[in-house]
Amino acid sequence: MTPASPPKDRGAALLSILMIVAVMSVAALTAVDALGRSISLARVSAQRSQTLWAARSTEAIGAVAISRLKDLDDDTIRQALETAQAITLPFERGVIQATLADDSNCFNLNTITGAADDTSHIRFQALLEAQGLFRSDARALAESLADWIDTDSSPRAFGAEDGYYGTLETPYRAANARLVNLSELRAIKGFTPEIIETIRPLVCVRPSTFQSALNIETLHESDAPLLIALYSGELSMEQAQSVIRARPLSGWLTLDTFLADSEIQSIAVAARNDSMIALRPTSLRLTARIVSGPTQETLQLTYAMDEGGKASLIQRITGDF
Ligand SMILES: [Ca+2]
Repeated sequence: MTPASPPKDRGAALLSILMIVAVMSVAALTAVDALGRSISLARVSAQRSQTLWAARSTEAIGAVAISRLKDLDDDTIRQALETAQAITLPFERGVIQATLADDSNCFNLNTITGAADDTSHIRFQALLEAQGLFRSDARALAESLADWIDTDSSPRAFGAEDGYYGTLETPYRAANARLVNLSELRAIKGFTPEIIETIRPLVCVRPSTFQSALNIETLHESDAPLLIALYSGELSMEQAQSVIRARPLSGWLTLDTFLADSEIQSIAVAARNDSMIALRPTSLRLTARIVSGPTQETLQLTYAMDEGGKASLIQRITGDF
């Protein structure tokens, strides 16, 4: 028979058990806490995943919706795009709010390549002049942008390359590559915040040299500099605004009607670029806000439209834009 433990030993054993229970309780609490965090992370991860899948779905829905536009008449398309109402698409645990807009009427700054045969920077200079800049300033800006994008490091007469940027208080080098976004302009000589804000409504930055043809059915008077740029400065501001105002209530209906306008007829044939005008959107922008629980994603998709109305996704921007 085992002799009973003295009271002192029993007290020590009880204390040990209490210590073990206390340690186990702390461990259990820590485990529960970690489990809670894991569940919380998993929930956020699931919501994030839902948002990403919803973004992918938005791309697919956008492509289908845009491809169906070709079956609509011009008036219906114009009205649909001008009202630009947001469409709400619910999905499990979230909602997508999408808006479709005509994105044809903007000057893609990445059409400026700086190559020997590039005339795009001349058009950009015309756009800047039409926005009220002095010719010398407009030329300096256009040439600085061409230098920033072209691959060489030889500055143009009014441009800027590493030789200029290297002497700044915080020196840096020219990108010698296409622009990534509009805010990159701030790094380029002469592009003050005021100038960037002035041109912002008229320009865009595409990942390629794709330039959408101007949709003359949706041009507003404030878009006159785009028409001036298209015709290499051969139109004055008044002439360009007059052409835009001359649009019949029912629309131009045919390109020939537009080209027969006396102001357009006055432009030298060599300065004409008639293939870059259209009666329908040649580029569309789908903006979507996707909300799933506390997560939110903004998405901007740009589609190029070919003459047959087929849409191709040319740009995808997420987050702030
Ligand atoms: Ca360069």
